[in-house]
Amino acid sequence: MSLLTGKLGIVFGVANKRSIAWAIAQAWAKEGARLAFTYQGERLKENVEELAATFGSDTLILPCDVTRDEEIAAVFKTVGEKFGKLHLLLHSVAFAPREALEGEFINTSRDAFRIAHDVSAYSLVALARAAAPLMTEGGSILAMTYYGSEKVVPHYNVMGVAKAALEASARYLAYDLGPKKIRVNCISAGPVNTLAARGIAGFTDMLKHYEAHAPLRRNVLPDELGATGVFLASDGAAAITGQVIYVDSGYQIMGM
Ligand code: NAD
Ligand code: 0WE
Repeated sequence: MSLLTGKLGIVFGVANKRSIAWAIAQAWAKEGARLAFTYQGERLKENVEELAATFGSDTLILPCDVTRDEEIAAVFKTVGEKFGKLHLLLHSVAFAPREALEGEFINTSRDAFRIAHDVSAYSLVALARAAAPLMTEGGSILAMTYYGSEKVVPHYNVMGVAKAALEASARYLAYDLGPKKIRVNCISAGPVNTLAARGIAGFTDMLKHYEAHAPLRRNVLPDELGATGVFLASDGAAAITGQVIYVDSGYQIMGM
């Protein structure tokens, strides 16, 4: 039997076919999970509808700007009505105002700091709180993070601070939700050429840097993030919670 047969999941963060969320959603679906999707705004509705249609025309697709409590409440109300329960949640959402990812961290405005943390870190807490009452058979919550949370990656700036908050939030959520058999883990991905990465000055050089310096001498493939997503969602990871799992060709172990 497939690893996720009978599991019901919801995916936050599909923007297009290159999205990490899409890679993990496809891997979850291939293992038998039934999925609902959310999209950030009207701009992305059609993209997500087209992609989700590959899983059948009755796929649940709902709008959700994760900074809006009423949209989060509406999503989980509908999921409760249509699914009745939930086992899996993927948080693959991040945003900082562009100017905060250029120049020096010291110049981060109060507003950029607030927005980055609201969208990229607090949202995990809000989504976990809304999902937990539906995870009556236990569950697996996954969030995407990046190495810039623990070491300085020039220009990642306030996103690094927000990812540190995301990873710490995952640990505190893991503690709160452990008694309900709900696990909370992060996947720390090496750089992947997505919408969120494109347009970042020097991103191509960063891919080359990983190819030169990571132990495996290559970049990460979206399917490999999917495979780790399946593992963390499956019973094989039943005793793993509060962790950050590196899917980065080994880059994180290097000191130089
Ligand atoms: P992406 O642009 O495909 O996905 C980012 C998603 O965040 C989009 O779907 C966007 O709609 C969503 N989003 C932004 N603001 C939102 C809001 N207010 N409400 C709801 N959704 C919102 O890019 P991606 O690279 O797939 O990013 C997904 C996750 O992976 C992010 O958390 C990112 O930090 C993380 N990550 C990316 C890389 C990389 O190199 N691409 C590496 C490590 C971690
Ligand atoms: O988490 C990310 C990027 C997230 C992101 C991307 C953007 C671009 C468009 C958040 N906010 C915005 N805001 C925008 O206006 N990554 C892990 C990819 C990434 O981004 C970097 C990186 C890497 C890696 C930025 C600088 C340096 C390295």
